[in-house]
Amino acid sequence: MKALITGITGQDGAYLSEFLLSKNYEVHGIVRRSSSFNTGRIDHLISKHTSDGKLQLYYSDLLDSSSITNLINNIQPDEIYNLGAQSHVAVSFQNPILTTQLGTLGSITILETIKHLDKKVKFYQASSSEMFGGTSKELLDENSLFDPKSPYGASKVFAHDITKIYRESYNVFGVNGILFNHESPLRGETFVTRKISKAVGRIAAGIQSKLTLGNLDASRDWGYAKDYIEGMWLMMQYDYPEDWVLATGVTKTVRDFAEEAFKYVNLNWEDYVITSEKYFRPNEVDYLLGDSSKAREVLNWKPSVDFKGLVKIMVEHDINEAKKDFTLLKDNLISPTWEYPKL
Ligand code: NAP
Ligand code: G4F
Repeated sequence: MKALITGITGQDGAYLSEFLLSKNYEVHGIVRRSSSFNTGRIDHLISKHTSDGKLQLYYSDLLDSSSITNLINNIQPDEIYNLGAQSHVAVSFQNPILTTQLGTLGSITILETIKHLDKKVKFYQASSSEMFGGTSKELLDENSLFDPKSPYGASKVFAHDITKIYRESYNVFGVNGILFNHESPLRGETFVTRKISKAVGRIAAGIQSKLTLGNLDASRDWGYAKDYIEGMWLMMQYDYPEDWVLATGVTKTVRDFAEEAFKYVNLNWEDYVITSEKYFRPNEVDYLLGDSSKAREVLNWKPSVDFKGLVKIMVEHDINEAKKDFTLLKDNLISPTWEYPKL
């Protein structure tokens, strides 16, 4: 089996590559050119598979439709996972046009290309719980209404709808995975869970003094990314292309996450966390809680890590990272930063 992944250098792309390679897939991935290396999450896979050709990377960009189409035509993959995005909701308010272009052009380009291929290629679209908007405290499933609150959310609604339209109009095997927040040690460092786990590790090691956050009342259904990757793949192996929700069914506030993370190192979060307007958004998704009964019953999918387990995995990882930073600091190889990240 051959898979093509956009967004292979991101959190989900890295775990998905590892997962598919373990299932003996040939994995092809799109990497965008940047002035510094952006393959840190998959470097271990690159070194392992340079000689056997099981992992092949190409410079491309979701905005370069002709390059994406050429790649699909040349590779002739069996499955395409469209994970590439400007995936930070707060940044989508600062870069709304780019976020929208990436979120919409990528999906339609791939779907158009697949439509014209003789081969039946399966397509996975990375839809998001952000599409629901989260204004009321309802349990959200595949039939819940979308009411996005950000340019990011709106672009995801377009990609979701166009996937459904190609499925119904042209019989394309287009799958929408409506994934609720999923986290891990590979999570980008400006998303709130990782920002907290990273700070806890650094505060425990004595190389950070405080943590500045935004809205502590926001509530999210947080799961473990590796569980969600398996769910993506299961959706693509099902007999029919459909929409699927993946979620834990438990929601916690940002405050709960901070409290649990600091508790892990026997510290009181209130002694370290301050809030700043800087991290509040022009519009907020207040509450997300998912109902993944369909995936649990039909795909036999279920999350293996609960909230406490997730916090433990992330904090333990970041304690070890901070210990390395502490050693480098002690040897004067890096200079202290009292808060991290700066963005
Ligand atoms: P991520 O870590 O931010 O990764 C995003 C990926 O998209 C990276 O590989 C990034 O490349 C790539 N990308 C950005 N701009 C691009 C461009 N112009 N052309 C090609 N690739 C580009 O996101 P993630 O957490 O893995 O999420 C994967 C997908 O699932 C995203 O579409 C996200 O919106 C969606 N999603 C995520 C969650 C979640 O909780 N994680 C939930 C629902 C949906 P660089 O490495 O070079 O930046
Ligand atoms: O970690 P976040 O930035 O994730 P958000 O906005 O829920 O988006 C993530 O999940 C979506 C699925 O629902 C994905 F589609 C999307 O790509 C991304 O992966 O923020 C979570 C909550 C927000 O309510 C935010 O306002 O945490 C709040 N928050 C409070 N302080 C903060 C901070 N968020 C960030 N990033 N940084 C803060 O300092």
